[in-house]
Amino acid sequence: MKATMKRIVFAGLALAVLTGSASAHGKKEHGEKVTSVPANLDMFENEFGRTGRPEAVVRTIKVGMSDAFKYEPAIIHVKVGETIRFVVQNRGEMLHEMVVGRTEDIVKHAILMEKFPGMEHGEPYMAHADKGQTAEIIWAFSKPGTFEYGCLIPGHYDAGMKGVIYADGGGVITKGSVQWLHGSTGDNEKSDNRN
Ligand SMILES: [Cu+2]
Repeated sequence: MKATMKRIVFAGLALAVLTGSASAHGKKEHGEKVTSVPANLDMFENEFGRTGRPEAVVRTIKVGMSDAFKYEPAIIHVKVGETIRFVVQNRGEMLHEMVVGRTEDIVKHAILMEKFPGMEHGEPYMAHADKGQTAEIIWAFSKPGTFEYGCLIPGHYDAGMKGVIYADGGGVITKGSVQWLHGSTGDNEKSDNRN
């Protein structure tokens, strides 16, 4: 008699344990998630942002380029997450361009252009404009940082044809890298400058 009682109690405990573990497992199954990325977006992404979609443009910034190897403006402020349309206007006689990037990328690229002056290049973060021409860059500043833009036509960058872009969003702004900007003007909050 005693042995039978023990067996019944044991069976009840075993059932409780099984039920408990079954419900715990049930919760866990919902952790999985399937993510899909639309194929037509984010075609190009790098350390300083990604290809901007025209419909995402929040601001148009006109950037003038002159034969004095200057950009107007030479300082641009953007917010992280903004997609900007740069309208690059050549106000001089020579070919000029605007190439956006980190300082190290720009410098590397400038050296390459010195070696191969006729080098064709086209990326979503660059635009060139001949005399009287206007070109466009649509770029999404998805990452914070201090970036540059420069003209990599041989000799132009070294002559001072460069500007700085502050993509604000908690990124580190290294003041030392923009010391050459003393005397530059042109805050671009008002998007349109007509010089
Ligand atoms: Cu130039």
